[in-house]
Amino acid sequence: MRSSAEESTMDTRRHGETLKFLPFVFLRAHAFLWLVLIFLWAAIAPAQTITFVDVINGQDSVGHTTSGPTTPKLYPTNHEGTFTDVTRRSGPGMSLFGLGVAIGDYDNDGFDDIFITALGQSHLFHNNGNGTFKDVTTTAGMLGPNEFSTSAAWVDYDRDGKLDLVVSNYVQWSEQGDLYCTLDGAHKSYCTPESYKGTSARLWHNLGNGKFEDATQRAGFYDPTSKSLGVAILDYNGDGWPDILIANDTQPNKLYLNKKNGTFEERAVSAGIAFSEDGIARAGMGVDAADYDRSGHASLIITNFSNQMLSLYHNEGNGLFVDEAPRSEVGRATLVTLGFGCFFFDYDNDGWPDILVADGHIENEIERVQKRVSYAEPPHLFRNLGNGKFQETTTKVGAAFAAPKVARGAAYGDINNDGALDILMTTNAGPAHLYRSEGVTNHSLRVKLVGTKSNRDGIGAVVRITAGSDKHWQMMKSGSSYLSQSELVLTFGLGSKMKADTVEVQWPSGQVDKISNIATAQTVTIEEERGIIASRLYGKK
Ligand SMILES: [Ca+2]
Ligand SMILES: [Ca+2]
Ligand SMILES: [Ca+2]
Ligand SMILES: [Ca+2]
Repeated sequence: MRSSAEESTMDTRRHGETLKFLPFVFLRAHAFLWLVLIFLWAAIAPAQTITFVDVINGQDSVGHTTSGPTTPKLYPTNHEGTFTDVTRRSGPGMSLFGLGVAIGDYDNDGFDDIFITALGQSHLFHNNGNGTFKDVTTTAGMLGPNEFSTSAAWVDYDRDGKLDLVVSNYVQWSEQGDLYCTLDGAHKSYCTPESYKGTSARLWHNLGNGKFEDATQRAGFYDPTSKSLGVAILDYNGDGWPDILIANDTQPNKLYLNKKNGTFEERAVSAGIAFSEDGIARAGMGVDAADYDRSGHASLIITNFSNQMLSLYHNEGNGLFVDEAPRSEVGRATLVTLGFGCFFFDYDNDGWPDILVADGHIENEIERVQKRVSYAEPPHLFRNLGNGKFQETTTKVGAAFAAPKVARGAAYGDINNDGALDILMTTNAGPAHLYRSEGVTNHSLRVKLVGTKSNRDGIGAVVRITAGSDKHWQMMKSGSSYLSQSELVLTFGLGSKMKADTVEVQWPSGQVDKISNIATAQTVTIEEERGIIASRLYGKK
């Protein structure tokens, strides 16, 4: 993959704008306390195979000067990686302190809906199916919480075919209750989250008919000590029921085991992911899960503060995770950087999930007090070597990609239908950066799901692929990374293989569909109980 070092030479007449610094996606990210950002990427209309959506707002409030609520933005893709701001005619152009986003078709009408987290009241937008959205927060029963909501994820935790919603919440903070902290005795800086009280993450149970109920207490999900920034859905014990990981900032991370009866049991300490190896509750930010070593179990990454390194929790398959970072290049490379967005994705399509980490410190003058640490930092790209080890390849994929940034959110998707995953990163008080992957020669197969008994997006479905002796699997999921949503399409890198021998979909309903002999270089849409209902060859607009 080469990156935007080459992007400045793109034909900007054809693309409308150069991708180099995406001036058309210029955003000012929001910097309350420690965090920042906003944005997402997903399919909002089934007619468009992949649609890019960017939700943006806020202003830098480091000094808490004149910042005020601003407006989310929607940028659906046109063709070949160009975008149009349709916010005004689409609907969600309201004023709010928005932070994160989760995409899911909560009413199973075939059109993906948008949940935007905010400081204050978060909002649910129903997709009207005609390119417009309606704010249905009140009728959905979601009006009320006045929280500092961060990442969110759709998950059908009771497997009734209706998507439920997890919302992580940060600390109890308001502009009036803001505390004065300083690093150097002269300038205001962010206070650590230890200065503020925590807030429980919230679980919304989907009742159908467009309504939700707050199931936080009943489900055993209530925990007011949490200061959560990231949420990932994974089935860590492989029982077919989705479990929930909450990444907490300076509080122990939480791992909610699904008890299959509408309740959860918190297991992070016994699973070994609550603390670092030396017993510290680190500054958990972003999180993702994937089976990076083909062990059959989903392992975890969690981004942390500078001098804490990334967590790379390998799933041992017996209910325990072991942090491999301290003994690996992943740990050494991430020691001094401050990570936010992160995800597993196979950027070179060799069949082994790689890791992206978006970095950037929270204090713009950090260099003055910590010489080794800087405000703008390069992201990290780690290539999976296939033997359980990773190698940093950040500087090999493009100078612009490797340039220091104050990055926050990160997501992936294939913006130009070539079967190689592209990357979007948002930055604090700066432009979003879009990196188009070029030069990947390995083959891939992309899978989109349409649930019928299961939720329409197939969120929670596990897709297993065999190609020769290789076996791959991924779970369709919402959430992960930091305040971001990646596309709801699974990309399987198959290396030199020209076809998948079998593709098996295990739906949340229990239905299993199996298909044989599927060629690579296409996106197939698989409907529950019917099999492939559509396919789109790579390269087609
Ligand atoms: Ca919908
Ligand atoms: Ca449900
Ligand atoms: Ca489970
Ligand atoms: Ca790879």
